[in-house]
Amino acid sequence: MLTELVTTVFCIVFGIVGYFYYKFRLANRVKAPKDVVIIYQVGRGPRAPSFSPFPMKLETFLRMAKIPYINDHAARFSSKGKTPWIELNGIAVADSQLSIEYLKDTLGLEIDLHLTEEEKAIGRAFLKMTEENLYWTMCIEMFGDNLEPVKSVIPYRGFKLWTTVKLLRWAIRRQTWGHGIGRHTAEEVWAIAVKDLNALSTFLGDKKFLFGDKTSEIDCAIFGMIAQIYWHMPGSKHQVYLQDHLHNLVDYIHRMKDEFWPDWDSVTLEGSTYKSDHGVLYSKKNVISFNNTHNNTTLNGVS
Ligand SMILES: N[C@@H](CCC(=O)N[C@@H](CS)C(=O)NCC(=O)O)C(=O)O
Repeated sequence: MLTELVTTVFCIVFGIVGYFYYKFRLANRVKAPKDVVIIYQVGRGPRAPSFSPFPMKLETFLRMAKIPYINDHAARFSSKGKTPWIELNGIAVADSQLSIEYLKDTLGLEIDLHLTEEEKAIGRAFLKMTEENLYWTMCIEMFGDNLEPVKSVIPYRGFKLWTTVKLLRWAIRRQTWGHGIGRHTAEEVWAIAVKDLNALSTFLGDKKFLFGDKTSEIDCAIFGMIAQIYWHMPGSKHQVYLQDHLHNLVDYIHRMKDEFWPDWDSVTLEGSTYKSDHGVLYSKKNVISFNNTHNNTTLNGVS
Protein backbone atom coordinates (compact mmCIF):
# COMPACT_ATOMS: atom_id res chain seq x y z
CA MET A 1 0.00 0.00 0.00
CA LEU A 2 2.74 2.43 1.05
CA THR A 3 4.83 1.45 -1.96
CA GLU A 4 1.92 2.11 -4.31
CA LEU A 5 1.30 5.50 -2.73
CA VAL A 6 4.98 6.48 -3.00
CA THR A 7 5.09 5.32 -6.62
CA THR A 8 1.94 7.27 -7.50
CA VAL A 9 3.21 10.46 -5.83
CA PHE A 10 6.56 10.05 -7.55
CA CYS A 11 4.90 9.62 -10.96
CA ILE A 12 2.71 12.68 -10.47
CA VAL A 13 5.62 14.87 -9.34
CA PHE A 14 7.81 13.57 -12.15
CA GLY A 15 5.02 14.20 -14.67
CA ILE A 16 4.44 17.77 -13.46
CA VAL A 17 8.15 18.63 -13.45
CA GLY A 18 8.54 17.03 -16.88
CA TYR A 19 5.58 18.98 -18.26
CA PHE A 20 6.93 22.35 -17.08
CA TYR A 21 10.43 21.50 -18.27
CA TYR A 22 9.01 20.62 -21.71
CA LYS A 23 7.00 23.89 -21.79
CA PHE A 24 10.10 25.83 -20.74
CA ARG A 25 12.16 24.29 -23.52
CA LEU A 26 9.46 24.94 -26.10
CA ALA A 27 9.20 28.56 -24.99
CA ASN A 28 12.95 28.91 -25.36
CA ARG A 29 13.13 27.53 -28.84
CA VAL A 30 15.32 29.42 -31.23
CA LYS A 31 13.25 31.21 -33.84
CA ALA A 32 14.59 31.90 -37.31
CA PRO A 33 13.54 34.40 -40.01
CA LYS A 34 12.37 33.06 -43.36
CA ASP A 35 15.03 31.16 -45.33
CA VAL A 36 17.36 30.86 -42.35
CA VAL A 37 18.32 27.33 -41.33
CA ILE A 38 18.19 26.31 -37.68
CA ILE A 39 20.81 23.71 -36.87
CA TYR A 40 20.08 21.68 -33.77
CA GLN A 41 23.17 20.28 -32.16
CA VAL A 42 24.64 19.55 -28.76
CA GLY A 43 26.74 22.38 -27.35
CA ARG A 44 30.19 23.40 -28.52
CA GLY A 45 33.25 21.21 -28.01
CA PRO A 46 36.27 22.14 -25.88
CA ARG A 47 38.87 22.32 -28.66
CA ALA A 48 36.79 22.30 -31.82
CA PRO A 49 33.32 23.73 -32.53
CA SER A 50 31.65 20.38 -31.82
CA PHE A 51 32.63 17.16 -30.12
CA SER A 52 30.65 15.23 -32.69
CA PRO A 53 31.77 14.86 -36.32
CA PHE A 54 28.26 15.20 -37.74
CA PRO A 55 27.43 18.76 -36.61
CA MET A 56 30.97 19.81 -37.59
CA LYS A 57 30.29 18.51 -41.07
CA LEU A 58 26.84 20.07 -41.34
CA GLU A 59 27.84 23.48 -40.02
CA THR A 60 30.92 23.53 -42.25
CA PHE A 61 28.65 22.75 -45.18
CA LEU A 62 26.32 25.65 -44.32
CA ARG A 63 29.34 27.92 -44.37
CA MET A 64 30.69 26.43 -47.58
CA ALA A 65 27.30 26.89 -49.26
CA LYS A 66 26.91 30.35 -47.69
CA ILE A 67 23.53 29.55 -46.22
CA PRO A 68 22.42 31.79 -43.35
CA TYR A 69 21.83 29.80 -40.18
CA ILE A 70 21.23 29.92 -36.47
CA ASN A 71 22.41 27.37 -33.92
CA ASP A 72 20.15 25.80 -31.34
CA HIS A 73 22.46 24.27 -28.77
CA ALA A 74 19.74 23.04 -26.44
CA ALA A 75 20.55 19.43 -27.40
CA ARG A 76 17.11 18.65 -28.80
CA PHE A 77 17.22 15.37 -30.65
CA SER A 78 15.56 14.75 -34.00
CA SER A 79 12.43 12.69 -34.66
CA LYS A 80 14.89 9.86 -35.32
CA GLY A 81 16.42 10.23 -31.87
CA LYS A 82 19.74 11.56 -33.19
CA THR A 83 21.57 14.82 -33.50
CA PRO A 84 22.24 16.99 -35.53
CA TRP A 85 19.18 17.98 -37.55
CA ILE A 86 17.87 21.10 -39.22
CA GLU A 87 14.75 23.13 -39.77
CA LEU A 88 14.16 25.40 -42.74
CA ASN A 89 10.94 27.40 -43.05
CA GLY A 90 9.19 25.01 -40.65
CA ILE A 91 10.37 21.80 -42.37
CA ALA A 92 12.49 19.54 -40.18
CA VAL A 93 15.11 17.25 -41.68
CA ALA A 94 16.85 14.67 -39.51
CA ASP A 95 20.39 13.38 -40.23
CA SER A 96 23.37 15.47 -41.33
CA GLN A 97 23.64 13.96 -44.80
CA LEU A 98 19.91 14.09 -45.51
CA SER A 99 19.96 17.73 -44.35
CA ILE A 100 22.74 18.53 -46.82
CA GLU A 101 20.90 16.79 -49.63
CA TYR A 102 17.63 18.54 -48.75
CA LEU A 103 19.34 21.93 -48.81
CA LYS A 104 21.04 21.19 -52.13
CA ASP A 105 17.74 20.15 -53.70
CA THR A 106 15.55 22.85 -52.17
CA LEU A 107 17.91 25.76 -52.69
CA GLY A 108 19.28 24.51 -55.99
CA LEU A 109 22.84 24.60 -54.71
CA GLU A 110 25.54 23.63 -57.15
CA ILE A 111 28.35 22.85 -54.80
CA ASP A 112 30.25 20.19 -56.73
CA LEU A 113 30.03 21.48 -60.29
CA HIS A 114 33.79 21.10 -60.68
CA LEU A 115 33.67 17.34 -60.03
CA THR A 116 33.24 14.60 -62.60
CA GLU A 117 30.67 11.86 -61.99
CA GLU A 118 33.54 9.49 -61.22
CA GLU A 119 34.93 11.86 -58.58
CA LYS A 120 31.47 12.18 -57.02
CA ALA A 121 31.28 8.38 -56.82
CA ILE A 122 34.69 8.24 -55.12
CA GLY A 123 33.54 10.95 -52.70
CA ARG A 124 30.46 8.88 -51.85
CA ALA A 125 32.61 5.83 -51.13
CA PHE A 126 34.92 7.84 -48.84
CA LEU A 127 31.91 9.36 -47.08
CA LYS A 128 30.52 5.96 -46.23
CA MET A 129 33.90 4.51 -45.24
CA THR A 130 34.47 7.43 -42.91
CA GLU A 131 31.03 7.75 -41.33
CA GLU A 132 29.90 4.15 -41.26
CA ASN A 133 33.22 2.47 -40.49
CA LEU A 134 36.05 4.72 -39.26
CA TYR A 135 33.60 6.55 -36.97
CA TRP A 136 32.75 3.35 -35.10
CA THR A 137 36.42 2.50 -34.60
CA MET A 138 36.74 5.92 -32.94
CA CYS A 139 33.71 5.27 -30.72
CA ILE A 140 35.08 1.86 -29.74
CA GLU A 141 38.42 3.33 -28.73
CA MET A 142 36.89 6.30 -26.90
CA PHE A 143 34.55 4.09 -24.87
CA GLY A 144 36.93 1.15 -24.45
CA ASP A 145 39.29 0.44 -21.56
CA ASN A 146 40.96 3.85 -21.39
CA LEU A 147 38.28 6.45 -20.65
CA GLU A 148 40.71 9.32 -20.01
CA PRO A 149 40.47 10.83 -23.55
CA VAL A 150 36.67 10.92 -23.46
CA LYS A 151 36.57 12.27 -19.91
CA SER A 152 38.85 15.12 -20.95
CA VAL A 153 36.47 16.31 -23.65
CA ILE A 154 33.03 15.97 -22.05
CA PRO A 155 32.51 19.29 -20.31
CA TYR A 156 31.03 17.79 -17.09
CA ARG A 157 32.49 16.87 -13.74
CA GLY A 158 31.85 14.35 -10.96
CA PHE A 159 28.66 12.31 -10.94
CA LYS A 160 27.30 13.91 -14.14
CA LEU A 161 30.48 13.02 -16.04
CA TRP A 162 30.48 9.48 -14.61
CA THR A 163 26.85 8.77 -15.56
CA THR A 164 27.21 10.37 -19.01
CA VAL A 165 30.25 8.24 -19.83
CA LYS A 166 28.56 5.06 -18.50
CA LEU A 167 25.40 5.70 -20.52
CA LEU A 168 27.31 6.52 -23.70
CA ARG A 169 29.51 3.48 -23.27
CA TRP A 170 26.46 1.25 -22.88
CA ALA A 171 24.84 2.79 -26.01
CA ILE A 172 28.02 2.50 -28.08
CA ARG A 173 28.47 -1.15 -27.11
CA ARG A 174 24.89 -1.91 -28.15
CA GLN A 175 25.22 -0.03 -31.43
CA THR A 176 28.60 -1.44 -32.43
CA TRP A 177 27.43 -4.96 -31.64
CA GLY A 178 24.44 -4.43 -33.94
CA HIS A 179 26.70 -2.93 -36.62
CA GLY A 180 29.00 -5.93 -36.33
CA ILE A 181 32.29 -4.09 -35.82
CA GLY A 182 31.86 -4.36 -32.06
CA ARG A 183 32.23 -8.13 -32.28
CA HIS A 184 35.88 -7.85 -33.39
CA THR A 185 38.79 -7.79 -30.97
CA ALA A 186 40.35 -4.43 -30.09
CA GLU A 187 43.36 -5.29 -32.30
CA GLU A 188 41.14 -6.09 -35.26
CA VAL A 189 39.19 -2.86 -34.84
CA TRP A 190 42.43 -0.89 -34.65
CA ALA A 191 43.72 -2.53 -37.84
CA ILE A 192 40.49 -1.44 -39.58
CA ALA A 193 40.96 2.13 -38.33
CA VAL A 194 44.54 2.27 -39.63
CA LYS A 195 43.47 1.04 -43.06
CA ASP A 196 40.70 3.66 -43.29
CA LEU A 197 42.97 6.48 -42.15
CA ASN A 198 45.74 5.38 -44.53
CA ALA A 199 43.24 5.26 -47.41
CA LEU A 200 42.17 8.84 -46.73
CA SER A 201 45.75 10.02 -46.43
CA THR A 202 46.81 8.21 -49.62
CA PHE A 203 43.92 9.62 -51.60
CA LEU A 204 44.55 13.15 -50.34
CA GLY A 205 48.25 12.88 -51.21
CA ASP A 206 49.66 16.36 -51.63
CA LYS A 207 46.41 17.90 -52.85
CA LYS A 208 45.02 20.88 -50.93
CA PHE A 209 41.57 19.36 -50.60
CA LEU A 210 40.25 15.91 -51.47
CA PHE A 211 39.57 16.79 -55.09
CA GLY A 212 42.24 19.39 -55.71
CA ASP A 213 42.58 23.11 -55.07
CA LYS A 214 38.89 23.69 -54.58
CA THR A 215 36.84 22.40 -51.66
CA SER A 216 33.88 20.12 -52.32
CA GLU A 217 31.01 18.76 -50.24
CA ILE A 218 32.90 15.63 -49.18
CA ASP A 219 35.57 17.80 -47.51
CA CYS A 220 33.00 18.78 -44.88
CA ALA A 221 32.50 15.19 -43.71
CA ILE A 222 36.17 14.21 -43.80
CA PHE A 223 37.15 17.40 -42.00
CA GLY A 224 34.41 16.82 -39.37
CA MET A 225 35.69 13.33 -38.62
CA ILE A 226 39.45 13.90 -38.70
CA ALA A 227 39.01 17.06 -36.62
CA GLN A 228 37.45 14.92 -33.87
CA ILE A 229 40.45 12.62 -33.84
CA TYR A 230 42.91 15.49 -33.81
CA TRP A 231 41.25 17.80 -31.29
CA HIS A 232 38.95 15.60 -29.27
CA MET A 233 40.70 12.24 -28.87
CA PRO A 234 43.82 13.40 -26.98
CA GLY A 235 46.38 10.65 -26.40
CA SER A 236 44.26 8.00 -28.15
CA LYS A 237 45.81 5.57 -30.65
CA HIS A 238 43.85 7.31 -33.43
CA GLN A 239 45.20 10.71 -32.49
CA VAL A 240 48.80 9.60 -31.99
CA TYR A 241 48.79 7.72 -35.30
CA LEU A 242 47.35 10.74 -37.13
CA GLN A 243 49.82 13.12 -35.57
CA ASP A 244 52.87 10.89 -36.09
CA HIS A 245 52.18 9.37 -39.50
CA LEU A 246 49.54 11.25 -41.46
CA HIS A 247 50.88 14.78 -41.67
CA ASN A 248 49.01 15.56 -44.87
CA LEU A 249 45.68 14.94 -43.09
CA VAL A 250 46.72 17.17 -40.20
CA ASP A 251 47.67 19.97 -42.62
CA TYR A 252 44.39 19.41 -44.45
CA ILE A 253 42.18 19.92 -41.40
CA HIS A 254 44.08 23.08 -40.59
CA ARG A 255 43.44 24.33 -44.14
CA MET A 256 39.71 23.56 -43.74
CA LYS A 257 39.70 25.31 -40.38
CA ASP A 258 41.33 28.41 -41.88
CA GLU A 259 38.96 28.38 -44.83
CA PHE A 260 35.66 28.03 -43.00
CA TRP A 261 36.20 28.76 -39.33
CA PRO A 262 37.84 32.18 -38.91
CA ASP A 263 35.89 32.41 -35.63
CA TRP A 264 37.17 29.05 -34.30
CA ASP A 265 38.47 30.51 -31.04
CA SER A 266 35.12 32.08 -30.13
CA VAL A 267 33.14 28.91 -30.83
CA THR A 268 35.26 26.46 -28.86
CA LEU A 269 34.75 26.19 -25.12
CA GLU A 270 38.45 26.50 -24.32
CA GLY A 271 38.95 29.43 -26.71
CA SER A 272 40.04 32.69 -25.07
CA THR A 273 37.17 34.54 -26.79
CA TYR A 274 34.50 31.85 -26.34
CA LYS A 275 30.93 33.13 -26.13
CA SER A 276 27.73 31.10 -26.48
CA ASP A 277 26.26 31.50 -29.96
CA HIS A 278 22.93 29.86 -29.15
CA GLY A 279 20.45 31.82 -31.27
CA VAL A 280 23.11 33.92 -33.06
CA LEU A 281 22.54 34.49 -36.79
CA TYR A 282 25.41 33.59 -39.08
CA SER A 283 25.11 35.26 -42.42
CA LYS A 284 27.32 36.69 -45.10
CA LYS A 285 27.74 39.85 -43.07
CA ASN A 286 28.56 37.91 -39.95
CA VAL A 287 31.55 35.73 -39.19
CA ILE A 288 31.55 33.50 -42.25
CA SER A 289 34.58 34.27 -44.35
CA PHE A 290 33.92 33.69 -47.99
CA ASN A 291 37.41 33.37 -49.31
CA ASN A 292 36.43 30.09 -50.97
CA THR A 293 35.32 30.16 -54.56
CA HIS A 294 31.89 28.60 -54.35
CA ASN A 295 28.62 29.90 -55.72
CA ASN A 296 27.04 32.97 -54.22
CA THR A 297 23.80 31.70 -52.82
CA THR A 298 21.34 34.50 -52.26
CA LEU A 299 18.38 33.96 -50.02
CA ASN A 300 15.43 36.24 -49.50
CA GLY A 301 15.63 38.57 -46.57
CA VAL A 302 19.12 37.70 -45.39
CA SER A 303 22.37 38.72 -46.94
N1 LIG B 1 23.90 9.48 -39.61
C1 LIG B 1 23.69 10.46 -38.58
C2 LIG B 1 24.59 10.17 -37.40
C3 LIG B 1 24.38 11.12 -36.25
C4 LIG B 1 24.81 10.49 -34.94
O1 LIG B 1 25.18 9.32 -34.85
N2 LIG B 1 24.74 11.28 -33.90
C5 LIG B 1 25.03 10.77 -32.60
C6 LIG B 1 25.87 11.78 -31.84
S1 LIG B 1 27.51 11.78 -32.50
C7 LIG B 1 23.73 10.56 -31.86
O2 LIG B 1 22.82 11.34 -31.97
N3 LIG B 1 23.63 9.49 -31.11
C8 LIG B 1 22.48 9.22 -30.30
C9 LIG B 1 22.03 7.80 -30.46
O3 LIG B 1 22.58 7.09 -31.31
O4 LIG B 1 21.14 7.41 -29.72
C10 LIG B 1 23.99 11.85 -39.14
O5 LIG B 1 24.76 11.95 -40.10
O6 LIG B 1 23.41 12.83 -38.65
